[in-house]
Amino acid sequence: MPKRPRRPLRCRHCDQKAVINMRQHKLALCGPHFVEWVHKQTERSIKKWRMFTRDERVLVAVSGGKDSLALWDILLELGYQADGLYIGLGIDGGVHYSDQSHEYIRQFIAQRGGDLTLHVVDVAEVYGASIPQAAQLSRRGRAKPCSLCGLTKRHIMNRIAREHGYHVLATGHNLDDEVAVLFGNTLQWAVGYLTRQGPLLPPSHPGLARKVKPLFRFYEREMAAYAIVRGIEYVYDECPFAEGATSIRHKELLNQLEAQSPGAKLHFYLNFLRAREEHGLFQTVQEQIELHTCPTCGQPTTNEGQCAFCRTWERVQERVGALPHTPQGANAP
Ligand code: Q46
Ligand code: ZN
Ligand code: ZN
Repeated sequence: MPKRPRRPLRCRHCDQKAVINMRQHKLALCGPHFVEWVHKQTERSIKKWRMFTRDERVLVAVSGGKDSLALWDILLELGYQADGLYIGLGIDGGVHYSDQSHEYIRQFIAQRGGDLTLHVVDVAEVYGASIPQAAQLSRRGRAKPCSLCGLTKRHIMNRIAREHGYHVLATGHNLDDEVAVLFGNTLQWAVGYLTRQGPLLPPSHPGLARKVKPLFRFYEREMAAYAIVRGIEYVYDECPFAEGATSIRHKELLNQLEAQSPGAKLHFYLNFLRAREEHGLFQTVQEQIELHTCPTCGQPTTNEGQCAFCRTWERVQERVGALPHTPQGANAP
């Protein structure tokens, strides 16, 4: 007997054709109801974790990818005071990655009438070398530039938040990102990291903004769907240096698990948070971490003396004359 064609999935609220089916929530929604659902869920996370209020100023780190642009969009739609920060890393990798990313952010701002504040920090302009160049010049050059990149982004985010008086620094990490990191840290039993991972990180030092991840409950595909429904264009290419990263392998494994048991990722993450908050897991470790102040930049550091950012970039700047004359950003992984 010929198979009867499957009836398209319908929205739970209005019976229109659904644009997304979220198996872990047993919930299919049409475009407008999905947008409404995302807004409500985000508001709930912000309130539950006491991330920020409408009186506080939020700095959103935007990379040009779907998550960070979706986050900026959601916060603006919810009426929060959200400005953007774009850090130009000078990564080309054959796809003009950084230039493309900046362009999507400009487009996003233009679509919203142009009346948004975006802070732009071009690493090469401010510190004398792009991220790939700096990685080459510092001793980290043998490895991928990711550790230097992460260090530099964290430093710049803290600095801009402090200089411009933002209370909060928001990043677009989604559930897939968070779970991949949690999985990696658990495989290593990296208790120091497990202590600090979460949707809210209170300031570890005077003058630092609190760090929040309002999208931590959303799966990556939900954020992609949100961007599409809202007409947000974003950079599809991953950073060329992300290829082969351990976190990507972990994501693949976790996707297999999720396909077999929908909701596995969400429960893994939420139960970890619960074990820490309600049962005091890792609490003793938390109390043992002692921070010092970097004498050069004033940011916190786990060692006495200069922080890793200042040490690394001093070394880079001493050697910057040795750079071959290549066009800005012409680098490949
Ligand atoms: S750390 Fe590494 Fe990312 Fe920097 S170099 Fe690219 S992949 S952007 S999140
Ligand atoms: Zn609907
Ligand atoms: Zn420093």
